[in-house]
Amino acid sequence: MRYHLANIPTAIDPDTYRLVVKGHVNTTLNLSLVELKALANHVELVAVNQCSGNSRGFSSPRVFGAQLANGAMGNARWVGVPLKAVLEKAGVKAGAKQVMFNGLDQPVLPTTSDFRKTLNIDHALDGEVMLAWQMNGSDIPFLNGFPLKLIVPGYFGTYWVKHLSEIEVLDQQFEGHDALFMTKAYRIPDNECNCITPGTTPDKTRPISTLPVRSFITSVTNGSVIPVGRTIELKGIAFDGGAGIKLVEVSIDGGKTWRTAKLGSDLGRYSFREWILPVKFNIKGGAVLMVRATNRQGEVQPPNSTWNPGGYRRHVIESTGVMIV
Ligand SMILES: Nc1nc2c(c(=O)[nH]1)N[C@H]1C(S)=C(S)[C@@H](COP(=O)(O)O)O[C@H]1N2
Ligand SMILES: [Mo]
Repeated sequence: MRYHLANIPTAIDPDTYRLVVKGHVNTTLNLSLVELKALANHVELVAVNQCSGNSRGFSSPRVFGAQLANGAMGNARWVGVPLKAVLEKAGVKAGAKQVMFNGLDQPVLPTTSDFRKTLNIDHALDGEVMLAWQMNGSDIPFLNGFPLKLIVPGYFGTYWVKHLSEIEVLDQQFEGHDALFMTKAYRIPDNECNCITPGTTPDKTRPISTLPVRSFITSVTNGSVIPVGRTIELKGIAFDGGAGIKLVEVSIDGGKTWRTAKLGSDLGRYSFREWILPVKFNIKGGAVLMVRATNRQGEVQPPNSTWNPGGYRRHVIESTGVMIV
């Protein structure tokens, strides 16, 4: 669970809760949850919510921010309505540029920027971005954004605004005091690798956006003890920003040789994809396990990590050290 502001709502009454849709539209909407649910056919999607700073704690040299390991991500089944249907109901006027999203949490001090995010109008109208009220078959848990959360498939969690209460269509680029989480934070170097040499400043930055391809071993962790000469099943997950996973390869000799893992069932291109591979260790001692995923666009995880000041978007091939006994 991640928040930026201290004034987090502690209770939200779903009966009096309203979603306002306003700005560069023909009709301002003020929707109750019941009205929102009746507005369009419900859609369902399995998608990964990953924090931009997931694994930031492994940045070297270290960077400011929560020293997260690999846990700031999750995969869930979301139910809601397409954002497109809501925007069409309000009637987006010609000349719309961006759509701004705001939740019920607020800064304690007026000098602090509110947490507001924007998507470009074409993205907001792509039919996939969702307003969800259900996570894994129940109401969205309070700290995950009850009663309504913006789901931006394939994009980092920073866009997935919780306790969503206000949508504003803008006829210009979002700027100003409350735009800090777009204009100053959650930005990456605007170059091919989204990286710079530690200690330097990027020439240009852009808002972080899509998830790079990543994979993890989940059945063993650093320091796990594995018996020699016995077949065990290595298991894990892979995911990307929506191309879908094509290939997962595993190395049990520190990257010298690689074997193709078997992929689990396909829950959709924005979901975790499980993988499994039976392996056997023949020699006692330390071993380094690695996993590398390739997506359907041929994007593959890099062998070396890159660096950026936010510690964002880590997707290097990870290593897990185990002991064979
Ligand atoms: N209203 C609101 N929504 C928010 C945030 C926030 O501070 N306020 N943080 C964002 C960030 S950076 C992340 S990583 C995700 C975390 O989602 P979770 O708490 O459901 O794991 O929420 C996003 N949505
Ligand atoms: Mo985040």
